[in-house]
Formats: sequence, C-alpha cells, structure tokens
Amino acid sequence: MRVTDRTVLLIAALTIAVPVIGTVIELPTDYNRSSPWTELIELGVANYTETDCARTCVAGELPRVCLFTFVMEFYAAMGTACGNCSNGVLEDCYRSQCIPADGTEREVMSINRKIPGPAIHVCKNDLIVVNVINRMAGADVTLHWHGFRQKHSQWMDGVPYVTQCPVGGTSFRYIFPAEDDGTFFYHGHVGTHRTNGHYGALVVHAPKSEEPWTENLYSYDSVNHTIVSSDWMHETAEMFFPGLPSRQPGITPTTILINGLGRYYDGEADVDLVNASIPLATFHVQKNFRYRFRIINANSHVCPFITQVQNHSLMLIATDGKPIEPVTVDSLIHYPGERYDFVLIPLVNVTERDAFWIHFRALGSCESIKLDQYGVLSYDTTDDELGILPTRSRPTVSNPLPMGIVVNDPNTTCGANASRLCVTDFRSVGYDDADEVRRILTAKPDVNLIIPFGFHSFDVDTFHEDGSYHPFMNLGGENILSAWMNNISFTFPSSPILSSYNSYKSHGGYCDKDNLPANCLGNDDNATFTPYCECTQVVVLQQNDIVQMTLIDNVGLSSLNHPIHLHGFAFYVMHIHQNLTRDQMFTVSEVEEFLSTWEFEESDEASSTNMTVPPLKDTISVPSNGFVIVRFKADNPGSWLMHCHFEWHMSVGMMMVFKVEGTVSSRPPGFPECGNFDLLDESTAAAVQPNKCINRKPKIRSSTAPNHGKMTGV
Ligand SMILES: *[C@@H]1O[C@H](CO)[C@@H](O)[C@H](O)[C@H]1NC(C)=O
Ligand SMILES: *[C@@H]1O[C@H](CO)[C@@H](O)[C@H](O)[C@H]1NC(C)=O
Ligand SMILES: *[C@@H]1O[C@H](CO)[C@@H](O)[C@H](O)[C@H]1NC(C)=O
Ligand SMILES: *[C@@H]1O[C@H](CO)[C@@H](O)[C@H](O)[C@H]1NC(C)=O
Ligand SMILES: *[C@@H]1O[C@H](CO)[C@@H](O)[C@H](O)[C@H]1NC(C)=O
Ligand SMILES: *[C@@H]1O[C@H](CO)[C@@H](O)[C@H](O)[C@H]1NC(C)=O
Ligand SMILES: *[C@@H]1O[C@H](CO)[C@@H](O)[C@H](O)[C@H]1NC(C)=O
Ligand SMILES: *[C@@H]1O[C@H](CO)[C@@H](O)[C@H](O)[C@H]1NC(C)=O
Ligand SMILES: *[C@@H]1O[C@H](CO)[C@@H](O)[C@H](O)[C@H]1NC(C)=O
Ligand SMILES: *[C@@H]1O[C@H](CO)[C@@H](O)[C@H](O)[C@H]1NC(C)=O
Ligand SMILES: *[C@@H]1O[C@H](CO)[C@@H](O)[C@H](O)[C@H]1NC(C)=O
Ligand SMILES: *[C@@H]1O[C@H](CO)[C@@H](O)[C@H](O)[C@H]1NC(C)=O
Ligand SMILES: [Cu+2]
Repeated sequence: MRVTDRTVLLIAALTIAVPVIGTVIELPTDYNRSSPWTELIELGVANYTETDCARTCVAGELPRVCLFTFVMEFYAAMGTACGNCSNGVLEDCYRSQCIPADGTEREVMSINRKIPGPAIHVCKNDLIVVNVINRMAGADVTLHWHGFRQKHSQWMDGVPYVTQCPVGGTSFRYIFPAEDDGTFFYHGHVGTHRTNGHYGALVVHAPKSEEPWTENLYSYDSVNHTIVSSDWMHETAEMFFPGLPSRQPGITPTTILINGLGRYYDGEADVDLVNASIPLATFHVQKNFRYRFRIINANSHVCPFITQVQNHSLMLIATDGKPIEPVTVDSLIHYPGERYDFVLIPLVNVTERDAFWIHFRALGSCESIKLDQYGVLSYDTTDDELGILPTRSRPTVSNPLPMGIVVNDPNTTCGANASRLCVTDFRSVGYDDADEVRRILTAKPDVNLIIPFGFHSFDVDTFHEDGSYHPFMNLGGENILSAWMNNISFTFPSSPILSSYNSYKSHGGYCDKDNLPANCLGNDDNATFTPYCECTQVVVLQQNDIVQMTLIDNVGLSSLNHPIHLHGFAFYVMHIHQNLTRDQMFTVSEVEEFLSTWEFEESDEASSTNMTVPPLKDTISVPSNGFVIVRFKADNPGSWLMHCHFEWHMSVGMMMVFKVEGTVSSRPPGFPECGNFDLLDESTAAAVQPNKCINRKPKIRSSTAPNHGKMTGV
C-alpha cells in the first residue's frame, strides 16, 4: 500500500483494542494447524485460563494463543448480581455477573454469567482454545463455531454425535485455528440451548493491508460495534419443546434482545411493560469517521428481523464473513445464522452529541404480535456514558422508518426491483484463484443434489398409538409436526459419525433417499402422501467433487423462509427462485426441468481476471415456496451437518449430514467416545443401529402442507 499522510492517520486511528492486560502467548507462524496440541503443551498453555488477543492486527505479526474458559451454568436473568438494576440504577445492570435481558426474571443458560457469552475477537491465524466447563446438571452441551470451516480441525465443529460426543458434567477443550477472517458466532448445538442464552460473537480480524477492497472503506473496526440480535422468551425454551397444546400462539418470542439488552415493550400500544429501565444497546461514534459494524443474527425463532438506523444508510461489505463489493442500503433484513458487515455512512452535519434510534422489527409471522426493539447510535459520546436516549421521534411498529433500499425483502422476486436486493445481487471480492472459482461456478457439477425440505403433519390418533415415539413439536392445539430433508427426518446416531462412520456403515446404520430402512419404504416423490421416515441421513461426497445443490422449500406456507446452514463449507449462491404469483411449492420434477435449461449467467465483460462472482455464504434463506441453487467444492473431508437454523425445525429433524471422503486431520489424543450399550446385541456399542424402530409399520396420513390456522410460531 502506498503510504500517504492520510493512510498514516487512518492506521493510527484504527484500533480493535481492549485494555492489554494479562497474558500474551505467541506461536511460531508455521505451527501445525492439524495437531497444535504438541506446541500448546510445550508453551504450558494448560497453566492459564485466559490470554489477550483482541488487538489491531498487523501483517507479519506472530499468531497468538487465544485462550478462553467458558463456564456453563443454569443461572438467573435479573438475579442477585443485578442489584438495583430494576430500580433504574443503570450501573448495576452492567455489573459483570448481571444478566439484565429485558428486565424479566427467568432461568437462563449462561456462559460466564453473561448473555451473550464472552465475545471472542482474534486475528487471522491465531489459535483459538476454549475450555468448556459444563456445570449444568442433567444437560449435555457442545459449542459450534458457526461459519468456521475447520479445515484442519474437523473434530472441533461442535455437533453432537456428528463430530463429538456431547459434554456432560465434564469439560472439553476446543482447539482450532482462525484460518479465515470475518464475522462468525458461536452457539450451543444441543437441544434448544441457544434459545436459552448459549451464544456469543466470534470475530476474526485481518490486517487492514490484507483487505480485498481497493478503497479504504472505514477507519474503525471496534469490538464495541458488534451487534448480536436474539429473540427472547420469558420461560425456558424447554417449556415449549415439544410444546404445550393450550399455549396460543404456539412457539413464539416475547422480546428482541440486542447484545443481551432490551426493554419489554408492548409494540402495539407502544408502552414499556415492566418499567425496568433496562439500558439499550448503545453504539458510540465520533463525527466524520466511518465505522465497521458487524451484525450477527443469533435468533432461534422463525421471524426474520429488519434493522434500520434512523437517518443513516448502511454500506454492506460482507455477508457470512465473506467480503462483497460494497452495496449501500437503508434496510437490512436478516435471518438466524446470517451475518452482515456494514460501514455506517456518517451524517455530514449532526448536532453536538446527537443520537439516533436503531430500530429492529420482527417480520413474517411475528408481524401480528408487533415485536420490536431499540438500540442507540450516539455521536461524540464515550463508552462509559450510560442511559443516552435520542430525543428524535422514536420509530414504532406502526410508524417505522422509511424502507428505502431493502436487502432480503421476503415479498420480492429477486432481480425484479432495483430497490429490493437479494444476496444474489451481491458480488464476491478477494478470491485468490480465479480459474478455480470459474470452474466451481461453471463446470458441469460432479454431483447434482436436489433437496426438498418440509414438515410432516401427524394426525393425533395415529401419533399416539402405543409404541410410537416420533420426535415432534406441538404448535398449539392438535398441530403436531415433524420435519425432514429429502423426506427423511434426521435422527442422531449414538456415537459421532466422524469417528464411527465405518462401523456404523457396516451395520446399516445410515440411510439416504436410495437406501431406506424398512420402516421407510414406500417413499416416493408423491407430494401429497409420504410415509413418515426417520433415520440418520448421510450423503457421501467424494473429495473435491464440485457439488451443485438445489434446496426446495416444500413446507407449503407463505411468509416462512427457512435459513439453511451448511457446516464445513461456504457455498456460492447462484440463483434464488421465487414466483410470488404462483403461491404453490415446486416439485422435484419441476425443479429438474428448470435445471435442465438453467445456466449461471456470467457478465459479458467477464474474463478470467474479472468475473461476476456470486457471494459466498454458509447460511441461505430459501424463499417460501421457492428454491435456491448453490455450488461448492467438497474440499473439506469430514462429517458436516446441514440444517435449518430455526431451533425448533432442527430439533424435529430438518437436518442431514454430508460425509466428505478423504483424509481428516488426525484424531486428537484422548478424544472422548460414547455409544449405546446393549448387552444382548452382538454388535458393539458404537454399532447399535439407530434405525431399528420399535414402532410398527406406520399408518400415518400426512400432508406436506399442514394446516397452521393462525399459529405464529412455526
Ligand atoms: C469498548 O467499550 C468499553 C466500555 O464498555 C471501553 O472500556 C473500551 O475502551 C471500548 N473499546 C474501544 C475499542 O472503544
Ligand atoms: C501436522 O500434524 C499432522 C497430524 O499429527 C501430521 O500428520 C503432519 O505431518 C504434521 N505436519 C507437519 C508439517 O509437521
Ligand atoms: C505449568 O505449571 C506446572 C505446574 O505448576 C509447572 O511445572 C510448569 O513449569 C508450568 N509451565 C509453564 C510453561 O509455565
Ligand atoms: C438498592 O438501593 C437502595 C437505596 O439506595 C440501597 O439501600 C440498597 O442496598 C440497594 N440494593 C442493592 C442490592 O444494591
Ligand atoms: C409503567 O409506568 C407507567 C407510567 O408511570 C404506568 O402507567 C404503568 O402502569 C407502569 N407499568 C407497569 C407494568 O408497572
Ligand atoms: C432525519 O430524517 C427525517 C425524516 O426523513 C428528516 O426529516 C430529518 O431532516 C433527518 N435529519 C437529519 C439530521 O438528517
Ligand atoms: C446540513 O446542513 C445544511 C445547512 O444547515 C442543511 O441545508 C442540510 O439539510 C443539512 N443536512 C442534513 C442531512 O441534515
Ligand atoms: C409481505 O407481504 C405481506 C402480505 O401482503 C405483508 O403482510 C408483509 O408486511 C410484507 N412484508 C414486508 C417485509 O413488507
Ligand atoms: C419496487 O418495490 C417498491 C416497494 O414495494 C415499490 O414501491 C416500487 O414501485 C417497485 N418498483 C418497481 C420498478 O417495481
Ligand atoms: C400418491 O398418493 C395418493 C394418495 O394415497 C395415491 O392415490 C397415488 O397413487 C400416489 N401416487 C404415486 C405416484 O405414488
Ligand atoms: C409464475 O407463476 C404463474 C402462475 O403459476 C405463471 O403463470 C408464471 O408464468 C410464473 N412466472 C414465472 C416467471 O415463472
Ligand atoms: C470488470 O468488469 C466490470 C463490469 O463487470 C467493468 O466495469 C470493469 O471495467 C472490468 N475491469 C477490468 C479490469 O476488465
Ligand atoms: Cu426450517
């Protein structure tokens, strides 16, 4: 980079600093990413509980060991640590063990007595070490590092029974390198723990000089400008899993939290329901500077959020951690599991200590319950100034900010309206090997997967036949649903697929749509009558296959866009298809017909050095009744889950696993094992077949288009 006075000034201003106290442990640049524990033992890392890593990243600097200790507990929001927080003493709400949430006392699952859990900020190539200590009696845990591909650490993906055994009343040390920079997050991957508070920010910063944009887009990338949104309930999520028939509306959030803070509003009447004076998430900026914000959607429920900053435009520069050509918008709609980075376009002439509302609204099926929340953007103030509230008029659900240019409007046909953008309107920047990218985008795929997903609606009488124990959620009344991909509702095996694949396989432990267990036979593409099928769906991919995958929403509801998340990879989003006038799902054969003539369109000017490269994402919202085409190269051997990121849908089987052949990094020494025990079965514990259903051949009537009535929380 050419150094001018201006860049010197900007570099000087650039900080991701938190106070540098405590321990710094550096690693050789060429540490072995596949088995770093040898080096860690030599460095005496086990002697420490945490080290400092949040810093301004500098090219050529030695990577560090970033050590965290996460203690997981059952704990209380608005508990004794909160002092007089409920009486308006704001400082008390910020006490280190106080979880104010929305001011309502409830039991939560916490990490280090915080919600969100401690934020992890590291530099690219650092080694992240998280010692998880589970103090929650009766609850297994794992942590997933959402968006990390774990290419040299496949064992550390944190999916129970896919990459590891869940952690009971013990501890587990996650060790993995930060190979890609970008905005990620971590969250519990067992049960509905994420909904109860097990999530937090995970950001890998890169040296400014290694950023892919030709222009200098911003001056500050602060740890204090990370926005983690979540949906919150006043009872533990387990209260609603599988669900209570008398609770209407079904399974639905009560409050929106921003960085764990929010007021419990009645959005319709626009009144504060607890008067707890909970502080709002506040973001401080200085006039005339540009700030990089990172927004993480950690929601569990089905409602997307729209985020708007009063009077400000947002220049989007990355999605799911991957850089894009900047696109300036006014409203950003985001789904669970997605991340967006934006540069806040500053106003030229704000008044002294001006402040603006940041407005979050829940859309989709939450529109009827009028759910919204606020953050504050504050000019010329410092991080220790509490209780700043804008004096400007506050946007509300019924009187929101103008929409302007919107990303991810669920009511649009992609490409049809210049003020309604889809992620397919974004362009990747910063790829290394142009020829390889072109091949992934345009070659005839080695594997062409067409994967419908949907719900299975049970009839109450057959559902409750003796000996029948199907996993389900109850959305209120007699609305009993399970979920599937490829018509198969996923069940976890009893020991991790990554370590037990061969022994399970030899006992017929896995299934796919061409190899179904006996209780699933009769399965076909008949959209109106599909027998319910439950097994461990594992689709095998050869190493380096170019995979084209088309995900079809066969749920059959309007305004419910499922965010599908793939572990282990980022995929190119090639095409998003939705026909709003059709109001009917696409069948597999219709999609096959579409694909037979569809081709990815390169721009005319494209050359091997200047291509139209679609965005890389790991979570894609599939429009209701539509489909999405993605492509990726299966260059990461391992066992990788793909699932809907709505917590309840995943919990009832909207999941499947890709087993990518090839050599996985060596199994960490002492890696824990688990499995069934059956004294009377000759096969070993690990080989106990998950598909041996005890229920009789099902006589279940089903429909892929269940009647939801007016239920909110699908
Ligand atoms: C972030 O905020 C904290 C107070 O909440 C403050 O101590 C710290 O200096 C801030 N960091 C930066 C980089 O502004
Ligand atoms: C790194 O560790 C892996 C696993 O133990 C080993 O196979 C590989 O040879 C090591 N690489 C180097 C460069 O030492
Ligand atoms: C770690 O602690 C052990 C036991 O106290 C000690 O023997 C060892 O020297 C320590 N290692 C380092 C690198 O500090
Ligand atoms: C709350 O405030 C009152 C009055 O200032 C004080 O007496 C009391 O000790 C405080 N309680 C806590 C838990 O800090
Ligand atoms: C909150 O305060 C307002 C105004 O002081 C009052 O009308 C309302 O009843 C209070 N709400 C609760 C839940 O205490
Ligand atoms: C903010 O937006 C409102 C409504 O569009 C407008 O009236 C006002 O002038 C704007 N203020 C600033 C400082 O841009
Ligand atoms: C900035 O100030 C000028 C002069 O006072 C005014 O005309 C203009 O509308 C202001 N811009 C905004 C965005 O408020
Ligand atoms: C989408 O359309 C529905 C039905 O007209 C409407 O209720 C909803 O508000 C729209 N959503 C958005 C984000 O505009
Ligand atoms: C684009 O969508 C917006 C909002 O729905 C609408 O007001 C506008 O007319 C549309 N423009 C075109 C060209 O269809
Ligand atoms: C689909 O299911 C219906 C209802 O049971 C049945 O009549 C029809 O023959 C099935 N179609 C196929 C192709 O299996
Ligand atoms: C959308 O669906 C309608 C009704 O089925 C059909 O007439 C129309 O051709 C479709 N449009 C596109 C672009 O496929
Ligand atoms: C690359 O393509 C864009 C349009 O897609 C064009 O504006 C630009 O000039 C091209 N750059 C080069 C170096 O060819
Ligand atoms: Cu879903």
